[in-house]
Amino acid sequence: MRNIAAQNLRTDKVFLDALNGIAHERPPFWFMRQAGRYLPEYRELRAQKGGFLEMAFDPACACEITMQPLRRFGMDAAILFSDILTVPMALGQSLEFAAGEGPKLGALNVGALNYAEFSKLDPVYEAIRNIKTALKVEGFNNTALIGFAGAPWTVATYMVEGGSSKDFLKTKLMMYQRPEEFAALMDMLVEATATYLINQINAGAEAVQIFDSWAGALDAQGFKRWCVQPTRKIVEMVRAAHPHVPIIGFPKGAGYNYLSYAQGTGVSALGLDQHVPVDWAARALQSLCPVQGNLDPAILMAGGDALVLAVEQILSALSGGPFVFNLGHGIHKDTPVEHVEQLVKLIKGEF
Ligand code: 1CP
Repeated sequence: MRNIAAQNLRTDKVFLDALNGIAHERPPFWFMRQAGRYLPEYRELRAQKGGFLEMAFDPACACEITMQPLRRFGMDAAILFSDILTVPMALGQSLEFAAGEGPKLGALNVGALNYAEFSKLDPVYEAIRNIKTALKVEGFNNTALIGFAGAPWTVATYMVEGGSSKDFLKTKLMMYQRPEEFAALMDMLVEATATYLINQINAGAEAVQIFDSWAGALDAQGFKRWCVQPTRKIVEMVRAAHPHVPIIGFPKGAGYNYLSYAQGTGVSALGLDQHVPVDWAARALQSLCPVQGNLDPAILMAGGDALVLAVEQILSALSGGPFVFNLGHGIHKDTPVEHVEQLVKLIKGEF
């Protein structure tokens, strides 16, 4: 196992230990989108603040929202409250979040993207510093802080489509019909993303996650070229600056390609979506690096016996090796808080 040499690097943070290849009897846990709309205290703050970006770029507010789920559930890792679309914004593409409608990005002009306003991201780094202080002050001494960015492919889809998409056709047409322009966009995103992650680590992030939420939309060739290769470059750049900070790669929907992703990118750990069979993951993936995942968020929303059964299956398949319990994708906004409480008890074996 790649990180087995780190066995003697056991720390007071079980989440970091797991990413360094150490298996724990009770796996560490956090949940994608653990801060957000399923929490009444988040909705209350959002109603006061008005908008998502206003909250994400207000360091005190981003810190408060990051802390909210920890106070309720005591996750082993906090994740910075921000978004993957801050990078296109900092490169000069306009971004808005209309209430209930998702992101809207302005027209894309690849040639006009630039770093002149990259300092727009400074409040994110300030939020990280605030969160580190808050973790100490509130006594979360064993909780690690995760920074993150979108992978170039996933971020490019939002930039080209102008928002969310189901078929990513505009992006794919650009990829095949204007390959040089698409490559220029992807190169810029590789550089900007690596810089952004390095800056987050400089500010205090102890691990980072690269979200490639739409990796599953690429064909096998495209996956190698536009998911694996760019991610590998980012990993190399981040490692050159911070050799010991774990990097989690989350190529959602990659299926069998999880294997080539693990081998080709050099990430420290793999975030698994709920479509990955856990017994295969234990054999084929966990033997290469630590894994994280992969409860279907719909099962968390449903709760009850289905939740108990699914958690048991995941724990029994993956707890034998280095493992971080998580969902296969973000918590759905209509998830009852009591179900999250029940999930935490199940992970801790308190049922
Ligand atoms: O209150 C609101 O309406 C805002 C909803 C919201 C939230 C809570 C958005 C808008 N972003 C976020 C926070 C966020 N986004 C985090 C915070 C940390 C956490 O608690 O996990 C993270 C890590 C993200 C990352 C993100 N943003 C991804 C990758 C992960 C994933 O979910 O696949 C993506 C694809 C986005 C884009 C995005 N941001 C927000 C929306 C509505 C969308 C579009 C999603 C889509 O296209 O389906």
